[in-house]
Amino acid sequence: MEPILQKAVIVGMQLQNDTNFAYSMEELRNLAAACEIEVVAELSQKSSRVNPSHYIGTGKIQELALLMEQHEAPIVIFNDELSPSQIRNLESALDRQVIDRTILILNIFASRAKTKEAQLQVEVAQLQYMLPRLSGLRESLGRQGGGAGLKNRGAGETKLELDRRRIEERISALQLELQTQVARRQIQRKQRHKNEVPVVCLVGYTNTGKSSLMNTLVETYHPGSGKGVLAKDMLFATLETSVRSIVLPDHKTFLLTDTVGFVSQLPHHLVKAFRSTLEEVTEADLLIHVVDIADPQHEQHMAVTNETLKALGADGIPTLYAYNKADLGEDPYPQVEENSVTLSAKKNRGIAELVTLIRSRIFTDYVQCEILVPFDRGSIVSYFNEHADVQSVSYEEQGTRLKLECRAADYERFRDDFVELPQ
Ligand SMILES: Nc1nc2c(ncn2[C@@H]2O[C@H](COP(=O)(O)OP(=O)(O)OP(=O)(O)O)[C@@H](O)[C@H]2O)c(=O)[nH]1
Ligand SMILES: [Mg+2]
Repeated sequence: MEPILQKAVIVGMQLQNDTNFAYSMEELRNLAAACEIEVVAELSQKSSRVNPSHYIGTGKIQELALLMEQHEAPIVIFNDELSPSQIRNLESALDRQVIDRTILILNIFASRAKTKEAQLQVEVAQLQYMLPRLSGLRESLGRQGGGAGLKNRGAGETKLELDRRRIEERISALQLELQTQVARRQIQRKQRHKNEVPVVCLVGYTNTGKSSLMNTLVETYHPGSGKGVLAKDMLFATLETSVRSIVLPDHKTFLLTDTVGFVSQLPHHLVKAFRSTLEEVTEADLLIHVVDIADPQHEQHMAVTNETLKALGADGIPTLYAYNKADLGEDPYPQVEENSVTLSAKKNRGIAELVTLIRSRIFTDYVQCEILVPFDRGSIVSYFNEHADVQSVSYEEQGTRLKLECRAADYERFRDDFVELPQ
């Protein structure tokens, strides 16, 4: 059975020089759809600035009210974050539910968050968004109840103070809980660092195919391992970072991290809330910026992603570009350039080319050598068989002779236990 969709009118303000307007309204429709809201009409206004009291010009309000009535839409969604007083004024002028872009995104995040940490982060962001808007809520409730006298108003304010304090306390408690979660993940991350396995992080705009690319890589190098992550045609399918270890056929290993997608005008409470999740990004050795080249807006998406990376302090990390969904275009692919590959995660094409580029960037501390391992150090041979690219093995009188390429760190670790042979 199809879910019953709520109907809404969307409203946007096209400011001067905003060339991205039509797309951003389209994106708002998608955000609404993700909240099971059907957009039945659209109203836009061109202006040089937003109206501080009602966001749109007061002349437009009448038009909006009419539109909502015609389409029997109980909800209006603004393509921006509204101030507490704008929400209040609009609700009283329209007598309808007024929501904004931020609430939609917060709702989507709330319904998708699965790990404890993501749930805590979303709740903090929601409460922080609510806090300054409490009085509006209270006033509109008061209005519905009809003429509140002076005495009542006092009671209302005390209640408001109480609510505010309760929310503030809840935020502090959640943040405390979050700290323990974050600390735990930091320990895991440090552990990984100690192992010196390079970390490669998938970043990019939402719905570009980061999780699909992760799944294709996992399936290519670990077929049938069942370690896939959710990939789906919806905004913000991924809210949690997940890490998978990729072991290449020559035993060179890296960790691959999938992250939450970025979007334009990501509410700043959410950016703050998700900063800890995105710490993984700032500590990566290499970023793979996944781009949906089939999307006509991909250049804007790249700009938003780059801005977000800069805000996180991750703009200095070496980056490769994976121009994904090339199967939807006409151009032949894969095409490899110095820092990029056109590919298709879905059709599993261009993946080997991407991995070649990844290899050239992260496996820089390897040494090629030929060694003789005494028989009583047999465990080293099995270690290298598992963790190095062993190219030849022969058995001699003094021990096992290996020709191999291994991590410089491993070479150093065992160098007292074997004899290095001239190559
Ligand atoms: N045609 C085509 N579709 C693809 C390709 N890669 C991914 N998709 C589709 O794009 C949609 C989004 O894929 P995801 O992997 O969930 O994207 P994501 O970047 O992880 O999205 P978020 O987690 O929401 O940020 C899914 O419907 C995928 O099937 C591709 O190479 N070609
Ligand atoms: Mg994803």
